[in-house]
Amino acid sequence: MAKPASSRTRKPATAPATLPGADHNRERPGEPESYKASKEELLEFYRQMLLIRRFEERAGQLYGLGFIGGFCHLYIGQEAVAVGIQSALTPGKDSVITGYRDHGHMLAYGIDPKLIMAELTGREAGISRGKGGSMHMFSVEHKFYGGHGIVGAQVSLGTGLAFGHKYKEDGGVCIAYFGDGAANQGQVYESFNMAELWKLPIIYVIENNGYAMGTSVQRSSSEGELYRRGESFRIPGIQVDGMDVLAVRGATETALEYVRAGKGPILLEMKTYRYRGHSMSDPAKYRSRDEVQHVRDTSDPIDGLKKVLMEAGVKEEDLKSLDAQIRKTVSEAADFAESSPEPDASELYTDVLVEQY
Ligand SMILES: Cc1ncc(C[n+]2csc(CCOP(=O)(O)OP(=O)(O)O)c2C)c(N)n1
Ligand SMILES: [Mg+2]
Repeated sequence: MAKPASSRTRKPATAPATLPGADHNRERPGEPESYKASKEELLEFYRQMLLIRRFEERAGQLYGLGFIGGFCHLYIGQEAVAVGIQSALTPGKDSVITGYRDHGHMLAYGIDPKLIMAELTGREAGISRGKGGSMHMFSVEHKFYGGHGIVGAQVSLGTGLAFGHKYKEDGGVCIAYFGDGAANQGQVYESFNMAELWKLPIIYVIENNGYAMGTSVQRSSSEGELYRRGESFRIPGIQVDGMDVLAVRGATETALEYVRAGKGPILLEMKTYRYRGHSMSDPAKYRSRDEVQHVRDTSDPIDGLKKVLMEAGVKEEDLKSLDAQIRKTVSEAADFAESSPEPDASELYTDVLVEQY
């Protein structure tokens, strides 16, 4: 039987015209290097990652005790991503947007853990006045635009934030975080197309933790190397060890330099892992305990940095006292949240959008 002619191999009669605005000679970013941190910076990265871990452990307990209702997605295991990226940003200039797994991102901004815990427990003192909960935290002051429960929505919204940076010429870059599951959504690719055509200042960060709820990347993605997902839009991508805070920081610097130079968007795939279930109500039957234990034993971001700190001459007892301080901060946040009042019933009628557009 004759082979069908492949339309891919057939040459067009005339060369295709170059799309207006499209840059067909896209420059590639340089090879990122691991960040060379001072001892003080290493300690600060360690403190922030441990704060996220202890905070999330406590949030899990409070959920179990019934203090937190609704959804609650913990960030345990992924700490190096938010801490490494956030440390490279310029506060008040760059913007951030993410999905529902957002507590760690807020903590990495240095936002008071009391306000975050109060939000988780639905208290008036919470950062969204107790009305947003785990998935809907905001801090416009920090240019942190949420906290979104609709998978992938933050990618298009973040592209809009990047458009705002370019339009206002404020020099800012938007960091839009999303998961491996969200990476299969259509709106992601519509956003990529616009961002590249308009050379928007945005870093798309895929937090590839291996699973979307109970579905692994292997089962859901025909191209599992997610850093390549921007290629057909000419958006370069870099795959990063998201369990190594210094690798994350180094790659972010490379990406920021590239985007700030006006070269357009870039994609960072952070290879990471979540130790806990998708949310607090996930029995996690889709993977073995051994799998989780293996990652904890071989690539934990906090243990990894601890080794670097010890090599830099930091003593074990200093790290222990840091842990004690962090536990105290987290306990104070939990006490504050538990003893704070809930919003008044009249708050049901505030912050409700009633205008027509
Ligand atoms: C549009 C939409 N579809 C489905 C859901 C249900 N849902 C919530 S989280 C999730 C998985 C997303 O996984 P991933 O993007 O990998 O993020 P991760 O939870 O691993 O951080 C799904 C399907 C949703 N919230 N929104
Ligand atoms: Mg995921």
